[in-house]
Amino acid sequence: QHNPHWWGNRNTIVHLFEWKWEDIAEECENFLGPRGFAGVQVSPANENIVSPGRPWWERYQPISYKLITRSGNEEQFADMVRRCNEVGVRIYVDVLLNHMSADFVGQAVGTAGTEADPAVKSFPGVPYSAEDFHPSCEIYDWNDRYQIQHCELVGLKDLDQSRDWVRTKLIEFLDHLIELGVAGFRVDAAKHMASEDLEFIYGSLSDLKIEHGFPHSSRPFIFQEVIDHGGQEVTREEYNSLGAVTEFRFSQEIGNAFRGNNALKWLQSWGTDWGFLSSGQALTFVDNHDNQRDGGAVLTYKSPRQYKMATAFHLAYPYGISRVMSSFAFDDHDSAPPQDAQEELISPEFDADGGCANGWICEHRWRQIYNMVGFKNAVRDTEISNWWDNGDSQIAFCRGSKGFIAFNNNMYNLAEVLQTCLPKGVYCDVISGDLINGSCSGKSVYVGDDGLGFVSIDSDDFDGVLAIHVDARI
Ligand code: LAG
Ligand code: CA
Repeated sequence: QHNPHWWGNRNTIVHLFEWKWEDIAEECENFLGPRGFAGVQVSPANENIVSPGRPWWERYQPISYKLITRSGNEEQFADMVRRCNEVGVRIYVDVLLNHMSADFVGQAVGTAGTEADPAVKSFPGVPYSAEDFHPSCEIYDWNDRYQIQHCELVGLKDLDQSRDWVRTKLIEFLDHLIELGVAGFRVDAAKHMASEDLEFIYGSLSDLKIEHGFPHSSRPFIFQEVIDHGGQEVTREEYNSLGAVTEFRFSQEIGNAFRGNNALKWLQSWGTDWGFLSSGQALTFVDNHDNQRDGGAVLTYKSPRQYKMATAFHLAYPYGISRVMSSFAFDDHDSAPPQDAQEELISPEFDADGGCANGWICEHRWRQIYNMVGFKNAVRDTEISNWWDNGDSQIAFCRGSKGFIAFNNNMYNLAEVLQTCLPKGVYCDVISGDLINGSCSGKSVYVGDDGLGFVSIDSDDFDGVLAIHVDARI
């Protein structure tokens, strides 16, 4: 179940973290569709515990499978899926199959008003009772398979997916979402479930719906969250035959490189040579909603110059199933998403340039990022060629005869005549500007009969990338 069922030449997913369904529907119509995004990963859609202060992570504590959360209700969810599919943008839902809510001080109530008693593993909204869960224990040894898969991840009540009843309820939940027109799922905490159980569950799901525009016999796309940096007991290889797997090593290494800890010339061998999964099995990202909060090498919107360069490389290099993060501003791990005095999520507001204003970061609306989504569409199905580097952190390469990109992560200027592989013409650099009504608001590159073009990226340029492609020819 590795096929994401993209429409046309599209091939980038965006994670609209904590967005409301109505806002996503509008974003599909007004921005994502027109800009060529292939799909959206949405926040968990099922009822979660209401936690004081409303941290984002309350959504990782299920109370039932009713489709009522702060993002909206079932009707709004269904409307979003329909409208996004209509403009060729697929919806993938973040699903929690591993666990339910953790213990709660006081009466646990969900976002649909359902009560539960996590302390005795009672979730009447499903219903689940104690026998549907593994006996309580703590994960303290990450090399002990039993603990990883049977004990409680940060205290979350651990479901027993080998039980018929649990399987039935999980399959019903996922089938309900398929019925509403989704294209697939991000499976949270997959490593904490036995792959045999997941295989049974995925294999039991219905096909995607023809009435929502999917070809006959399409299987739901599955991408599983398995954090595998190597050296642990449970590995990504146990899951990658069932569906794609999040490639955390990609995130780590791309952060390292663009933070300057690794010369960019080494990226020539990017991909499986770096110990990554094969391209069609790897869900790739610069940062995700968890590791953007962890610090370390991972790049986030907080280091915008490096972040845009890493994202440009991510989307230019032919490797992986790409996902772009779209965040809200946060100070610490527990920061709540933008909300009003009634603790309702607030809708993003846009400034004159189309960027987000009120607490939403909307990386996907940064020109350097959405234009690289367009680049990736333009170069789809081409190979990489004509790698060039300066022996350090200035690099460039072609994608067939469709696109060319150059990076400068050195402290001195790049000014070179390089092979762009493009047909003779004048091209607009989609990083420093946009092509609007035939005129380019950024740098232009003149490509001659021989494909050569003069490329310059000064070390003090606003961005350290230059990208041209056949769909942005002046
Ligand atoms: C995931 N993937 O495997 C999610 O990507 C990740 O965001 C989830 O953790 C985790 N697994 C469980 O679905 C998040 C937060 C945690 C939070 C947890 C449950 O990163 O911080 O735990 O969701 O809401 C919080 C507290 C813990 C506490 C726990 C239970 O931070 O201290 O033990 O709630 O009360
Ligand atoms: Ca488990």
